[in-house]
Amino acid sequence: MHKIGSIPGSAAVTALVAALLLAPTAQAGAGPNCATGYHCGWDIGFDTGKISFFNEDADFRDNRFNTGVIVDNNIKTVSNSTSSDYVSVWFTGPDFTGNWFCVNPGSWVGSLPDDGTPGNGVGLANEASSMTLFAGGPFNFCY
Ligand SMILES: [Ca+2]
Ligand SMILES: [Ca+2]
Repeated sequence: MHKIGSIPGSAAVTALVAALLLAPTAQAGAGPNCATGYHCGWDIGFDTGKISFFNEDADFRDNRFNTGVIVDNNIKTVSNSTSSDYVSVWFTGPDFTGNWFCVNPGSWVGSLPDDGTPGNGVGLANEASSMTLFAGGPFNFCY
């Protein structure tokens, strides 16, 4: 590795920017307990009530976990196993409205903020009502 300081002036900055732009950023990831290509959510932990999404879903009120329980306002754990660079973005309202959080490729979260009341729009656990995908991850502001 050469030191950036050894390259005179703006050429160093230009070289650094070029290197960053060329560096591969797409990170397909295997999130825990979620099949490749899918974005998964659970009712409790990784053990109870699982649902897997391959694409976005605008309204969880007609989705059920494998236990039969309605998914809307009931997700506490999520895992992202995208086969590409898609970040999963989970919204507290249907049609991608309200507050949101995002999960990077290969990442997961099981400790979302929770005020203890599902579906009241406060906190993020037991609030998700829709989910979409955003390419170009990972992002440093996502789980
Ligand atoms: Ca909600
Ligand atoms: Ca709540």
